[in-house]
Formats: sequence, C-alpha cells, structure tokens
Amino acid sequence: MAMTHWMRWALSTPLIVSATSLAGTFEDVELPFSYEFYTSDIFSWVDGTRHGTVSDSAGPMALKLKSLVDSTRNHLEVAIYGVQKQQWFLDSLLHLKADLNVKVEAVVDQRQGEVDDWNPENFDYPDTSKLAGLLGSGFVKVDIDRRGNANTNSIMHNKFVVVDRKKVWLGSANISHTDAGSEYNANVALLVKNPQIARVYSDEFRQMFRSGAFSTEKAGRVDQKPLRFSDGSIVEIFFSPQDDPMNRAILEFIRRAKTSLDIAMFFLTDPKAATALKDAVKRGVKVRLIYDALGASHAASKHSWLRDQGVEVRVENWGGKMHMKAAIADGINVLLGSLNWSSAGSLKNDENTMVIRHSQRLGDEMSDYFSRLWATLDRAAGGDRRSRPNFMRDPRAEGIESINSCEDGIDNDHDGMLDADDDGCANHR
Ligand SMILES: [Ca+2]
Ligand SMILES: [Ca+2]
Repeated sequence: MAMTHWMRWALSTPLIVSATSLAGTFEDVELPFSYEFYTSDIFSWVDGTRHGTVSDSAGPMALKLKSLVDSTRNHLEVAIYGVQKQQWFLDSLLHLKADLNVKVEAVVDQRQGEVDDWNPENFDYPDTSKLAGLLGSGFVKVDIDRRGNANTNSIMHNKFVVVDRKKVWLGSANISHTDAGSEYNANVALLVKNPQIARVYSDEFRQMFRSGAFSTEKAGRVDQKPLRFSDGSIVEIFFSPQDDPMNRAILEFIRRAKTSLDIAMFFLTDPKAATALKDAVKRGVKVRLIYDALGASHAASKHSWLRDQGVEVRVENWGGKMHMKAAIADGINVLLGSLNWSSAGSLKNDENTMVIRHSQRLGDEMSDYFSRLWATLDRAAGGDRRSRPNFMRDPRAEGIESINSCEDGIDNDHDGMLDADDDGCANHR
C-alpha cells in the first residue's frame, strides 16, 4: 500500500502531539462530580402494598424536589412539560415569589395546534394554566414560535429546574401525581450540585424564556467540550434538537458499550437506535430492555424487532408507566434525561440528555434500580403462569394482566375508556 501524505505525517509526528490534543478534548473541572440520584418507588404498587386510585400525594421524590425548590434565594428557572395536580409545587412557587421575593420563571408545553393562551383545554397537563394565574402570565412562556404560531410538530418536553444558577434537577419525572408525586410511574431524577452544569441548563432556559426560541429556532452552544471532573467522571449535555442527541449522545453511547447495555425506555421507535442495538448484540454486548406497555402498543415500536435480533426485552405489566429514558453501559456509563428514543424527540422537541461516563457510583445506583425493576418482570416474562394466569408477553397498558391498571383511575392506554369500562378490564370483576 502506498504511503499517503497523512500516514507519513502521522508516523513522523511525536506522540506528545496526540497526548496534547487528547487533553484538549475535555474541559477539566477541579471538583468531584457532585450529585444526588433519586428513583421512583413503584415497588409498593407492584407488590400490592399500595393499590387503587392514584391520589395526589407528595412522595419521597416530590419532597426532595420541594426542598430543592424551597431552597431558592434569588432565581428559580423551571422548564417543565406541564403540571398535573401536585398542589405542593404551586404552593412552593407562590411562597417563593410572594413571601421571599424570589424571581420565578417557567417555560411549559402548550398542546399542539392551539394557541389560545392560558385556556386549560390547551394543555395536556390540565393544571399547567394555574402557573400563569399564580406567577403572572409574563413569568410563564409557552412553546410558540417567533411568529406566534404553535409548534405543531414539537413539544417542550423538558423536566428541569435550575436553582440560583448553582444546582439543576433533571430526569424523566413530570410534575404530576403519577410521576414525581405518587411514584406510580418508573422515573429517575438527578440533582446536580455544580454551577458550571447549572449554568448550561440556565442558558438553555434563557433561550426559551427570554429569546422565545423553541425547537429548531434555538442556537447551539459554541463550546461543548465534555466536562472532566476530579473524580474521573466525564459529563456531556445535549439539548434537542440543536445538539443532535440521537447521533451524538444515544448512538455514540450504544456504540461505545463493550459488554453490557441495560435500557429503560418509554418509547423506542427510532430505526437508527434500533440498528445500533442490533449491532451491539452482534459484537457480543448483552443488551436488555425494560419497555413500557403503551410504547409497545405503538405501531412504530422497535421492541419486537429487537427481540428477534437477540435483545432481551421485557414489557412491563405495572399499572404505572415505564417512563424512564435511560441506559447504563458496562456498569459505569449512564445516559438519562427527558428524551425518548424517537426521531421527533431528537429532531424537533425541546429536550435534554445527560451522559455521565466513568462514574462507578452512579453506574451502581442506576444498575441497582434497573435490576429491581427487571426482577418484577420475571413472572411476566414467562416464569410462573399459575400465579399470573393472565400472562402475556406484551401486556396491555390497561388490562387485567397489568397490576392495578383497572383500578387506578387512569386511562392508561389513552383510548378514552377508564378502568372497568376499558375493554382490557372487561373480565375484571
Ligand atoms: Ca386504568
Ligand atoms: Ca383506557
């Protein structure tokens, strides 16, 4: 083979050059990566300790978020899909604003295709409009484009809260009774106590809130080097759509996996993600997926195809949702955020994704939660059919085979029929 100019250059260039350029690929932070990790306790629902209608409680995850929100001294920035029940949240915001003179600002999703501001019917989450009543409409912005039109193809799907530009809460949990409140759905949340990361989220918030730039109108960050912390953790942040998270976060994360890949997902429809998972199986990576039953009912879902490719897939049979959008690779690399593995989420929605590499502690915490969730699906996966006579490989989101789904007061499969009236619950009594 003829030696190209580039090969000659590479061979004649001292090693120090590549070492220097490698160091330049990170921004070093002289602090350990400081965080707290929270998971939803769905297990008491799954084992029957809790059952029946999902009420508007404030469980441990909600109380952690409340104590964070209540600690704000100057400025609270809230980017949330919406509010459903969870009066404690509205009360906390009002207290901050009215009693403590804290600046409280929010961006929320508006139901697609309707621009009539602050009509409760325009929000998927019905209590979102109370925010504007509480804070004043100038303090709450909806995701309309610069010409004032609704972003009909995208949603403001973030769930993050920035406190004084010093701390940020992020993850998959909405401010709703089923997510943060009663922990009926499986979610994870990460409280990052680092101003550098908080500022990145705050800047993203400001693009939406101050500039009124949503979806494809947002600009990318100029400097996006991964942050390398003193404990060895490497953190990268990706916002949708400007940071191309499907290619740069998700596919990259899958391709780097060497031995194991555990995924917990609400919706997985993106063909590129599915192909990357197939390739991972081919090169010997053990790939497991805990998947949501509603996600599994979607025509574009890739879970059946992934099963055929050798991915171990378990569709949940909980009344609540598998609402996480998270993955663990090789036990020490973690991906989480608001982004489902779908094309729309990556290319259109306002979303955030965080990748934390080389964190044994977070890897262990996430793996522990994944393992506990996985174990609840042992019987659903085909083990003990006598104790679960209604066993199905792909349980319906609302049906006798999904624990408590016929008694929870929730239209789990979004078909307009609730509990006993739902076809899936016809033989319930
Ligand atoms: Ca139900
Ligand atoms: Ca239903």
